Amino acid sequence: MNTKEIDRLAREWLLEAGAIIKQEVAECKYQISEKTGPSDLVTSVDKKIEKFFAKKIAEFFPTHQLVAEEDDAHKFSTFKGVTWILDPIDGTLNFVQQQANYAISLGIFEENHGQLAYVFDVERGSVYSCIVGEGVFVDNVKVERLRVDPSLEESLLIMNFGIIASNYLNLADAGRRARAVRLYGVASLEMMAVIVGQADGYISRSLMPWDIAAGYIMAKELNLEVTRIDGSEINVLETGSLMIASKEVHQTLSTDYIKKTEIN
Ligand code: 2AM
Ligand code: CA
Repeated sequence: MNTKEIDRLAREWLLEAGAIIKQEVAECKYQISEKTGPSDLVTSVDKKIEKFFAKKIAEFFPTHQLVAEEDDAHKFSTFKGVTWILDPIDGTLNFVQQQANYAISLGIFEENHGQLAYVFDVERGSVYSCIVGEGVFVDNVKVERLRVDPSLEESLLIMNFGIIASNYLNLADAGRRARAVRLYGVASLEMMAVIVGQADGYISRSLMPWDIAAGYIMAKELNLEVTRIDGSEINVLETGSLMIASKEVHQTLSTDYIKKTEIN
């Protein structure tokens, strides 16, 4: 696999896609529709961006497969050769309601090995990127995490609302023990907060391959813990929970909350 060439083109296409999104926002003519319910939305922009990448990948890398959210033709359940896993807009609800706090998320795998990852925060203009083996970068500056391995008491956690509201596995109690809890509503950027050390752990349920692919690759690159909530290994192509955290926070959440709840 020609990593440098893929990196060059992926960056070029991300910036182009970001410009298309901004243009759509400026013109304000895009359509919004519900998928499974009023909090699960898709817009014509999501579809346009997915088509844009599908066309580029088919033209430049005809043997590569694309796994993406908005078109059933782009859903594969096994890794084969090179696989691009794309969320054309992660945080669609934020895109619609806030026109901020959304991102394009892209992870590229060779067989089941993550090789390249990108999260583009379009409104802030920030590109998080990783070529495996070379580290993680934000706008081409290498990431040195803000806090390296804090205790839960010193940490900032991000959890989705369902977990907090139901105190799922007593994780809301863990949130009280932490310094604070935040909630952004966009899985890829919530993972990026942990990647750069603005947060120390992120826990969510029912995430799709395209929500987590890029963050998963970067977390592995930085030796962060990235597992399902029960501590098991993640197969990125399967839907499920996610717990990404620095080592001590992951351990404490697991032993003091999640495992205790399962036993009791
Ligand atoms: P999406 O915007 O691409 O749908 C919201 O908390 C986060 O969870 C977003 O990253 C959102 O991605 C993701 N998510 C995954 N499945 C979802 C669903 N069925 N409904 C709403 N958000 C979902
Ligand atoms: Ca999406």
